[in-house]
Amino acid sequence: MFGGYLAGEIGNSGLSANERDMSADKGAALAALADIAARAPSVPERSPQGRRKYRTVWISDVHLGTKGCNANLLIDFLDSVDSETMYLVGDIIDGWRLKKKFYWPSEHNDIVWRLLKRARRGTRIVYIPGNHDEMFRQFTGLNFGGIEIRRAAFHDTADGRRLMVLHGDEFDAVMLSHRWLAFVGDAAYHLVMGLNRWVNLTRRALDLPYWSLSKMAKHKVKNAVEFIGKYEEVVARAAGERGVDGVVCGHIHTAEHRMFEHDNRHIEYWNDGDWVEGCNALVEHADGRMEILHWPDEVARREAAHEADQPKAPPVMVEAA
Ligand SMILES: [Mn+2]
Repeated sequence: MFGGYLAGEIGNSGLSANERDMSADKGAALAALADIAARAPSVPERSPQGRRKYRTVWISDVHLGTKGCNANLLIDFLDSVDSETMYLVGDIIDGWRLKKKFYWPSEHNDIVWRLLKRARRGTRIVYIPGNHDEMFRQFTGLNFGGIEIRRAAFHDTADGRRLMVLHGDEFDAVMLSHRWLAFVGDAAYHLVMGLNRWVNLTRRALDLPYWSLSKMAKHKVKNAVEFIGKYEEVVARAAGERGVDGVVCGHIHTAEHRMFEHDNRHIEYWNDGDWVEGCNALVEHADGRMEILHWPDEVARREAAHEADQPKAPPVMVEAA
């Protein structure tokens, strides 16, 4: 079982990813995936017929391996929607939490099973590990059962926009220091981006959990709205500096679409939300139009439509006056 593989794998975390034998890790991970693919899921898959078809789907912050993950809603989403390309934008599996407390119900296997099945049916799946599943970053460039692992990606929309796709924890250190950053500019920005890595490597060596931006935003920063707004600005600015038209990220568990300006160009910021609270997905239609779906609303709409389709009691005949 995949969670077991992870708990074991993360168990030897005294060593850095580089020090461990990557090919042995890859073999163990592939064996765990093959095991999941070979079993029937505990929640049977609905027929792929009649699924909504999108050009692209982005989801992130699923946090498999935690009680917070809304696995059944995600199973419903995966059984209702298909796409040519699917991006898994990080924090799909919560390795940090699995290491502390093992939690892996059968529905979490079912989700991995569905992703593997989807890749086999021909969906291009790109997995960009986040900070909670950073143990997969060591496999960047490899292909797992048809799922490509990347550190970041560029996505070209049907109408010709180029979007940078990344998880978004890359900006945590910038956010930590955003109060003084406003006064010192670019050099400090790049320095801090480099520091972030060392901060989290040190925290890991001390067995501290990864510093969580979303938790900080929710619990420690008085003005969370301002904090999230600033994060969106920082990410959009990085996209502007890369010369792309926009960015898709996750990480802060807040689905959003905003437009920014950078060097007199429009930069679009998209966040695909999470499957812990919001249960959101970002989708691209065939013409390049993009939309954030809030899946609980979609389920409610479907159920209301289903009710309307049910045969009603025959109308009472009223005699003509
Ligand atoms: Mn994250």
